[in-house]
Amino acid sequence: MTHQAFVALGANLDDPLAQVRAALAALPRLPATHVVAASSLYRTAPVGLIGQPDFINAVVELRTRLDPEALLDALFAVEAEFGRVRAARNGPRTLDLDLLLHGDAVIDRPRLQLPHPRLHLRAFVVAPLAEIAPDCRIPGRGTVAAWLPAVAMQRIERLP
Ligand code: PH2
Ligand code: MG
Ligand code: MG
Repeated sequence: MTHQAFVALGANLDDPLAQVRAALAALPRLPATHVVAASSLYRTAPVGLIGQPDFINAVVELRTRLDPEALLDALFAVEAEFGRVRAARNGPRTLDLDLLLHGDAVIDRPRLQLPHPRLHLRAFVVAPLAEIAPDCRIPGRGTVAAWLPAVAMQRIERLP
């Protein structure tokens, strides 16, 4: 049994463009998982904590045999490999890998919420996700593309 999953990549420290590119190159090594598609890279205004550097963001589509918890563990392992130190919530980071969607799973546990509770409100997720999967349904919230107008005021630039 395989599942479609989407993961957001973000970085804003230590050459974030290189961090996200290197993470995209590392994701094919996730166990029991294939990378199906990757969005363009985007330069985005920081959301949450202001006064930190712009982020580089992207989204990938995966096909995986891992259940949500196992995929989360595998993503945390990649973050650790990239030297991620868990400091300020919403603060600057070398690499953040957020599990956005895992099939139609709806999970509300302290460690893992699916769908990601804020994904539909953030241009840095909605725009790259709409690039690769506009018709994808967010459980309880309709399609990805339907959320583009809601985030249109947030600064985001697709990189060539
Ligand atoms: N991640 C956050 C908080 N704010 N802002 C942007 N633009 N991109 C991010 O990836 C991001 C953020 C928490 O993980
Ligand atoms: Mg995040
Ligand atoms: Mg995270």
